[in-house]
Amino acid sequence: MTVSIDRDREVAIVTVDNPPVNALGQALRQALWDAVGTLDADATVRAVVLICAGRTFIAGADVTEFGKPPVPPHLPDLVDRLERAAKPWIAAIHGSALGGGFEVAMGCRFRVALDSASVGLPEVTLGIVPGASGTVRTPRLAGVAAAVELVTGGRPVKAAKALSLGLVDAVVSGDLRAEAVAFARQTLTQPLMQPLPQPISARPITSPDPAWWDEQRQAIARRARGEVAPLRALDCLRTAAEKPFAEAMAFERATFLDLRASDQAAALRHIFFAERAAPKPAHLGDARPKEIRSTAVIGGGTMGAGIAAALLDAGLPVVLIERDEDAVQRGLANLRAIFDGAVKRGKLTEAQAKARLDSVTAGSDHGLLADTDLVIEAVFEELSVKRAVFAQLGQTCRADAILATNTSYLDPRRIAEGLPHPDRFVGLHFFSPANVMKLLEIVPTPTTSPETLATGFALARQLGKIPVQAGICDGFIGNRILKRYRAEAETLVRQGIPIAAIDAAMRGHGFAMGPFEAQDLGGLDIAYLQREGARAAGQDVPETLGDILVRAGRKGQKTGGGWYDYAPGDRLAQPSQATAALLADHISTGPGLTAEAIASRLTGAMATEGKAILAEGIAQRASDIDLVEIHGYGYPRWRGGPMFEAERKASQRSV
Ligand code: 3H9
Repeated sequence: MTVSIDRDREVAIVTVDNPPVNALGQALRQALWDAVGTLDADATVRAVVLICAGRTFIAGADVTEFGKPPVPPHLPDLVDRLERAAKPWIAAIHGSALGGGFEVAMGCRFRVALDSASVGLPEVTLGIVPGASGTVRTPRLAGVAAAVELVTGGRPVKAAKALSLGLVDAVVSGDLRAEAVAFARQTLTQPLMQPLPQPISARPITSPDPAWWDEQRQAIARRARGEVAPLRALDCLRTAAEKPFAEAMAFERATFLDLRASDQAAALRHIFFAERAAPKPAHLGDARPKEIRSTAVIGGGTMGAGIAAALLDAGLPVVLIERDEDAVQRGLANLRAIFDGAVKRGKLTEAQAKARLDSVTAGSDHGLLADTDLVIEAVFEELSVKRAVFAQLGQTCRADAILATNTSYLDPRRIAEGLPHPDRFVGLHFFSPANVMKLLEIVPTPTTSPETLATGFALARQLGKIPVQAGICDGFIGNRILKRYRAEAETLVRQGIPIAAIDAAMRGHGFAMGPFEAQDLGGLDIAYLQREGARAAGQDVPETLGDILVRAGRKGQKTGGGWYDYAPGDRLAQPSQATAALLADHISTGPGLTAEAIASRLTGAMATEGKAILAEGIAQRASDIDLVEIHGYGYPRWRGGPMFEAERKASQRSV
């Protein structure tokens, strides 16, 4: 870590160089603290530019320090010292000024940002609140409404928006250092005509009325679904708006320290680091990915169209192959529907949607694949159908084209049997809707080359997905745990726990839906057909309660009923007499369970399956399993995933 000071005549330039992201560890805080003293004492310095080396401005407090006791100088004191410095400091922002980084920038008298930069206060995404005046200075700088959005949502804003909100004073392009020095010089000439702006802590603030705060609280509580930090951040912001600066700072600090030690913050830190570790598995070594410039998807159904959309969103051209002209048109219609939806929701402009569709070549002729770098198969989940596709791909594609299957249950080794150059074959398991869901399970076979595996990981990066490597077993990581989860939920039903109580308990745990509601939405027949397939192949698959319902025609919402009943055109789940009658012989009466006990049983079953998956080497790390559950199956992020929760519970029991 270095903090260096150099000079452009009367302007001092303080450069922070603390790779990778200039996080504010103790040594950096101390060095900045000392720099203020040095420059205050230097009578030849009239203004100071604070700039960073490397890819970004200060990206926040050093998250790795959060498990340890805070060591001075504390960040709020450093921000305060910057604000009281005898000379005006100007933050020169490139990359991201986040969390503590933006708080340091708010300690400066001015903020100049490069046009590509972002600023924000993402602390709630780590289960904490800004702890160095973010909740107290931001509303004084940008107004209460903007501060509430920025702090409780945690989403950074781009430079242009930051300027319009008053978060930065100028947006520049080109040479940031030169621009910031020029800005500093300009401010030095101004005091003759116009005084420097007040330090942010001294600026006035007006609180909206109590009804406004109540509305914000309700809206945030609805979004947060059990996550505490956004609501605690709102408390801090309200205190900032209603109480004197010092009192609000004390309240923010106490809230920050309380949350920093919380289970939710520990869980969110765990996921923060897990997400950064997942794309870089050590065993890839120096295997170099192949460059992917052209792609193809075989199959234009829901999954295939979603995968094609994900590729197009990443700027890759796509060849979409279907078996005949009608199917080609259906595939294109599926793709169009995805982009139309994105335009309606304001995610894409008409022009962007059109550009994506213009990058698609669709047809039934495999000759279109002759020069494609990557082909992803997403046809019907049946071995013979998939094998026929790969037999054809083996003949039509370049020998070095990467060939991937999107199977979710079948054995990729069997799909690839007989394929020439099987080293370029890999499983890439997307989750539906594939253009939205972040998870990508990457499933190598014993013949997959390191280069092909590395290409899978590089593709995930290109698509903005979280890659997790999975070994071969029934359901890989995610669907294998899902099976266990559903089986445990059925066990509870057999023990007399009401279906609705189980779903409510899982919603209470932070899931958007319980296991039975989710099956009704997706359709019970999908898993049923898999079980029937396995039974037909001679496997001993015990009858499930879901089988009984499907055989009675209850496949979920699409048939007007599954575990629940649904009125026509209505998605509201109603307890079902018909289901109760069908299952009556399989349900015993037993003692009830609290919602907490139900959730603990189900998440515990997931963790038990996860441990088996780890022991068998199907997953590389426990944290990968947590990522699969969070990004593929709606496990609440702030719980850290089933493996983290189980580990945390075990360690809390042992103290
Ligand atoms: C805070 O500031 C609290 C204060 O309000 C109050 C305090 C009193 N600390 O993401 P990348 C590592 S809370 C430590 O792949 P990118 C990361 O683990 C903080 N390490 O890069 C990775 O390490 P490795 C609020 C950090 O270019 C490497 O840097 N701030 C931190 O794709 C590269 O990371 C945030 O939440 C950190 N704060 O994206 C910002 N940040 O190479 C979090 C990153 O060993 N950071 N690392 O795997 C980010 O959002 C992104 O890192 C950023 C760059 C956008 C900056």
